Amino acid sequence: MIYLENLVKDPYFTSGLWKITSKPEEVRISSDRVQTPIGVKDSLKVESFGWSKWCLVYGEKLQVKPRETYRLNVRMMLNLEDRKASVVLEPQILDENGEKVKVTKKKWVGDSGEPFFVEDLGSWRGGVIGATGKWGWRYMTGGFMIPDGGVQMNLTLYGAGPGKVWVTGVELYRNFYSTVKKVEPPDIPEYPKAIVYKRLKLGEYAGKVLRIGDLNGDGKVELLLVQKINPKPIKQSSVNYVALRCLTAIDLNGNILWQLGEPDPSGYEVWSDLPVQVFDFNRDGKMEVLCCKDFKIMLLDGATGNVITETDTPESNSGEGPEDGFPRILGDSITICNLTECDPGDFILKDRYNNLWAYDREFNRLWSYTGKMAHYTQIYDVDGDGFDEVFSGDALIDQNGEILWRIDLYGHCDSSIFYRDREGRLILALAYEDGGFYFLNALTGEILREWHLGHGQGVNLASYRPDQPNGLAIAANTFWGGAFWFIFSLEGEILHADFTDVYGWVPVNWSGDGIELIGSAYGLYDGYGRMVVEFPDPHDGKVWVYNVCGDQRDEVIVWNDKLLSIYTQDRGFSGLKIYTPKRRLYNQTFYGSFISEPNWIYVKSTAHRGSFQENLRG
Ligand SMILES: [Ca+2]
Ligand SMILES: [Ca+2]
Ligand SMILES: [Ca+2]
Ligand SMILES: [Ca+2]
Repeated sequence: MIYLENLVKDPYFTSGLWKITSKPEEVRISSDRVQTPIGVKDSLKVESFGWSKWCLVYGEKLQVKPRETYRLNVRMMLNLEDRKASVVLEPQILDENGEKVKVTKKKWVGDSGEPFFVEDLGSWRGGVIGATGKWGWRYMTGGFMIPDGGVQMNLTLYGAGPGKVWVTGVELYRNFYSTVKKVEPPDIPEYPKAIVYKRLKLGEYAGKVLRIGDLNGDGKVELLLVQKINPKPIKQSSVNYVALRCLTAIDLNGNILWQLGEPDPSGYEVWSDLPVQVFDFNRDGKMEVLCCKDFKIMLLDGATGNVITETDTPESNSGEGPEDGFPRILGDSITICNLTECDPGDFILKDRYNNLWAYDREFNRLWSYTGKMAHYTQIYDVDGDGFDEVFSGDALIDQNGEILWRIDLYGHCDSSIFYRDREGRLILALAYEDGGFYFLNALTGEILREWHLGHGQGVNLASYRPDQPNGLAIAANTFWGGAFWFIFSLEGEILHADFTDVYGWVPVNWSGDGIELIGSAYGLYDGYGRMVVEFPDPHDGKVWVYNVCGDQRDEVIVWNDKLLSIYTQDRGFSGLKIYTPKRRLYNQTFYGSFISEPNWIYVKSTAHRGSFQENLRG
């Protein structure tokens, strides 16, 4: 056991090394010997009666070097009276001019986890530990690597808003990797090579939002390209409103089947999801397109684009933030779910930040919820009664609209997944923006584990890692303030931490042997961050996965405003059973939240079946 030295000489706020740099009149800061965690004598108590910001700075300036990694621990207890009130412990990294280090990312290697790639990621903010709400003592861990240009670390503790917080046990250790359960990567197996199955030149209808499905019922998939428009709100508003401008359905040869709206190249770029999904809503075996356009919820015939049914979108409701620039909502994203019958076909429609509405497949509005919305609403049958529960971003809601539990976390939810861990416990894992990554007991909302590693952007479950049971692991990434990439075990242990690159998240069932790879525009990475399949003649773009042709293995779709490519394997599958993970590919979003659960099917080829039966007899 290597002895690790706590670099914070005043972990309990008792030696005077923490300096108060801002204390408004409405704030009381004191030492508390009563409210302390077990084994700790003192904690810092901050009580505020208003909204002015208070701040303490650790007096010893810590000299740091780029590429050093750190682990930051703190214990906090909170009794804040407003969910916008907060307390934050932030390691600020300064450059040699005493300025906060800025993060630029010149080259992305995998999918960014946002709809876009940017070079300017803003001020560095790794390892920020923020909290809000009412909580008993929580042990919180942050991890980070000193970015290029960093020479000094200032630990700052700040907050605002009415209520009380207690903070103690601040620990800073070198070498974050001592907490990573590092696994030696296996030798790279021989993967099928990638060949171009289709490469299409896209017209002025190209959209960054793409949906896939057999729109005309001929057994082959078609592509639906979706463009956005930025309507000016009637009422002055700080929200950047985005709406659906044009839908274009094309076949795999690039022929246009139908189009709704006026295409315009400016509609390609988006900064969020758009409300459109492809699904067989009326159970006639043919696909429909569900979308919001011109303040209507519309069900379109997949083959023709003709409107089957339409109804007004919900009346807007400002909620906790201003989002009432129009009398009705434009629509942000749609999640298909099962609230009323045995099959999915009901749906959740949300606005960007404040509200969601539940509808059945006949467009009857079932219920609504106002809170702090996730970028994409996640669904899962948490209590096993055959109906989906809905995770809004801050609450778990049952099929009748009843709130089962609610949670106050710092930031907002960018991405979420449900799964069972090795003990069979149902877990809800969250990427919660600057609030961190969380592993909750999905039945209660209790925090089982939390990591504060930067701006949590995506969490995605798939069989990424052969060293884990069923290969299951979670690919997670951060975005603003630093693009970092992590692999978590189902129990929330960190198996891999990379503070320099994001390799992506879209799981690709490429070899059919039970291990999924990770899609990027240039090829496929494995769950250890190694590119193992290169695409021939690649181009940049967004990435999605679908079984377009051949056997059950996935094809990879990469597209931008000019080109769309579909890559497939250069050889057939040989084996008795082929991996065919269970996914809800009809619920597509830019914001991770991908759940890919193990499933195998036996190959139907007569040659294989013969040998399979022989094996059974033998
Ligand atoms: Ca078709
Ligand atoms: Ca249908
Ligand atoms: Ca249920
Ligand atoms: Ca295939």
